[in-house]
Amino acid sequence: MIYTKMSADEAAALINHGATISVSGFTAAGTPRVVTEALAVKAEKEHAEGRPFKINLFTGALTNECVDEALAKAHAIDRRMPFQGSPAMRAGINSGEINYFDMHLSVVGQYVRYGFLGKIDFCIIEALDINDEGEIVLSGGIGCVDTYSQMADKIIVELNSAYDTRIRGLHDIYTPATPPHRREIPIYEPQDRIGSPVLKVDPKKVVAVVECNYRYGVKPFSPIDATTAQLGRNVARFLTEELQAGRIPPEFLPLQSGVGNVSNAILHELQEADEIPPFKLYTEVLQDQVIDLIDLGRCTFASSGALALSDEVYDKVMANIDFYKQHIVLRPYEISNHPEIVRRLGIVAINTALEADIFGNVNSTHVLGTKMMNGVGGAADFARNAYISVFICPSVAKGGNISAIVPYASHIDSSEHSVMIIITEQGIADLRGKSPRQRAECIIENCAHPSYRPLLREYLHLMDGQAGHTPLSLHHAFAFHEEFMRSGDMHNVKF
Ligand code: 0RQ
Repeated sequence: MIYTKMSADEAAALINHGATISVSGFTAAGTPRVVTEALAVKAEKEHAEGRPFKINLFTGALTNECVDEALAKAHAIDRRMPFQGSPAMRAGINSGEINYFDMHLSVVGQYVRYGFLGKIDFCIIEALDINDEGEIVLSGGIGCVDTYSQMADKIIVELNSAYDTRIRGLHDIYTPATPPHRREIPIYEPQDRIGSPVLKVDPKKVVAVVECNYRYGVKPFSPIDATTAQLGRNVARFLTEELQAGRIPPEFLPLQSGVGNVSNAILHELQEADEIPPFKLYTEVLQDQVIDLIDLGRCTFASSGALALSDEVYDKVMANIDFYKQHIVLRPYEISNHPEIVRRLGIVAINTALEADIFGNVNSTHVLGTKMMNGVGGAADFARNAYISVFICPSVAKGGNISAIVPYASHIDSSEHSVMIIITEQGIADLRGKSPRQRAECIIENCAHPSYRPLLREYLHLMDGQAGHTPLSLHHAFAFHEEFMRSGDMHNVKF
């Protein structure tokens, strides 16, 4: 090997206060571990000795406890983008300590290449193999590493021996050219391969190779409960009705499904829904449930940015990797989420809302309009460009004290102009071709929890007889949220 081998501590010592670090991976899959863990220890030591130490951190999306959690706990982050989901990082963001830039994932790569986000000093890459030509076999998550590795001054490779290199061939790495030289991205079906099976980096930029051995330990999802199961059945019913009405063609269309407990439950229900023919996924993250769908022949092909699988399911995939290579491809998320391809393939996008308002605006990120949960991720990349854009959520949260259907969303990630369908466990609201007042009635009657319907109707009728296209009462738009902050239960609201 032509590269310099180092310990994680030695590699972390190369990184100075103020540096901008980027990492490979998407979710825990493909995300490095040992160098950032050592960097967190270094930061604590620097702070204890009275010196400032903070870095800027660019990731694929969610990471693992040795990146976001460790660095946030060590107070070692200044700027962070584009998506996160760790308790310590969330706390740092919401306290104002960490400057978070929440971004649509499809544009992260191009923003970095266009120079919008400044210079990147280091890219830390989890590799299963690297040769002297700088060809890297990645593991289960790609994220934005194609661009990060191209744009970073220096590369540190974590060579992880815990995973089998036979995964080589599952990846398809392709980075679009920069305007005015960009051409179409030649993906016409989810299974099309257009790039390289390996990540190619400049060997001269590789300043350290750190040998390590770790597993991702992806967290299992919450068990499917009655609410999420009903939600899943409603999604299956909606898709079946679209198929029967001829609005989805008989050969069906590729699906995209978001991340989290609710999305996992939806995929489970699609496994059971015989009325829906075998389908393809063109999505950004594959969870355990998709492997069951492939095994059962329900999903015939899945294109994704990450294999966010539990260790058990990952091992199952590796044991039969030649079979899964015919059914799965992993792409950088600039490609898995690209608006051009989402629009061309006619993707039916199903994403999760924290709350939706009666006009169809969706909040996927901010609790009570202020506190960041995770980030917009790829939800709006898909929603804005989808053939049909569906948002799902349970009709209530926190034991019923929060209505997920509110008079006005306290933050808007996908607007009424991108949201076609809202589905809760209560039912389906089809917003296509409806005016704001019609949408409001449809959402209240079909999606709101029955205990909140009278209050929402009362809100809607506050504007009866008033001029205006959208019956929005500015005075009471956030009455539900204010009531929750006051009494802890939105049911107590009075207009
Ligand atoms: O709180 O964790 O304290 O129990 O929010 O809610 O119901 O477990 O749902 O795991 O599917 O996450 C939108 C956050 C949903 C996720 C979101 C509370 C609720 C619970 C989580 P607890 P559930 P999920 C592809 C696309 C944006 C990115 C995206 C997400 C917690 O899906 O981050 O879609 N989406 N990307 O109690 C206050 C409300 C609430 C609420 C729920 N109205 N007010 N709290 N909760 N509704 C992937 C990527 O881009 C990587």
